[in-house]
Amino acid sequence: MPDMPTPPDVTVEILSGLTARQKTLPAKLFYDEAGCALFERITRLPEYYVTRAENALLARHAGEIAEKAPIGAALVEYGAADESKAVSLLDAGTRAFTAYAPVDIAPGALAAIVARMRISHPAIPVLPLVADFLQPLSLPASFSDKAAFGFFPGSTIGNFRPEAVHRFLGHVRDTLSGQAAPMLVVGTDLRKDESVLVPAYDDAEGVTAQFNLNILSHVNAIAGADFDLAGFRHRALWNAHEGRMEMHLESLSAQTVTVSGTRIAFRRGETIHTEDSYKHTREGFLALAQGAGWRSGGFWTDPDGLFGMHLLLG
Ligand code: AVJ
Repeated sequence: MPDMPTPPDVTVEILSGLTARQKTLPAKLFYDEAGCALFERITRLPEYYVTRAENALLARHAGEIAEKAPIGAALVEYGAADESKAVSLLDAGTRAFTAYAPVDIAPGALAAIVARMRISHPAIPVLPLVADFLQPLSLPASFSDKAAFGFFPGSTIGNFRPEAVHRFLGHVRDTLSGQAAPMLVVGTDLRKDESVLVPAYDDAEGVTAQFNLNILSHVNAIAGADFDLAGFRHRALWNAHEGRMEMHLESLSAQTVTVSGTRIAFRRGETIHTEDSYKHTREGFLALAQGAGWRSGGFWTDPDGLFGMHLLLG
């Protein structure tokens, strides 16, 4: 198992992002305890169709998807904040899956999954893997006799630039190449009109704004920084050229912030780019996957055609 990133590494990452010409912070820093709770609220907002669409897709197609898995496979879920989507597949394909391996960097989330699964699915062994899934990962020896069926739902892959998608899909192919040919199901939000996308990332209630600003509290806590949240405002914009939603935090005035002893100057109106959320077309995502050595084994959408799920074969 790869080492967990240690706090000094995160501080280095934060400082290198904040000293770049376009300031950035890594989107993974959204998810401290407050950030997870705010994201949970986002998933229930009227404007944020993403989670509802993916759940509608699974409600309708989980059976067909699970049927593609080899009998006896282990379900390996990347970025498993909770088990609800994996459970759709496990329940739809009970003959197929003999183990569930959630992979996440948050040990607390994994422990909670193990505890809930012990009650809801006592017959399925759960093997949590604490790992940063952006790094190469090896499955434990107890998986060597099983086929692995990878699952990466939630459009988390939407946070990755094309080069990072390429690298991630390459690692996953290596990780899941065992007895059987690797298989991976990936959920991706689909391209759609800006008039739907922008409100989904800038809701009327301001929950997404709080979620975005909360990254500054998290940085204050982990990197000894003194960001004043009232000195920044949330911006969400559609970057048509790159095919992605972007979130930024815009400095409301000229100000200086200290981060781990380093002074960082902001011009008024200057932004920190905090997130990319790519909206891949079906063909565009497939081309990326093919570039990383995968081919298509199936594609599903929700009834409104908002969200897509690709089965990739390695
Ligand atoms: C969890 C990465 C899928 O990009 O839609 C929600 C995160 N950011 N609102 C997304 C998010 C702003 C979300 N993902």
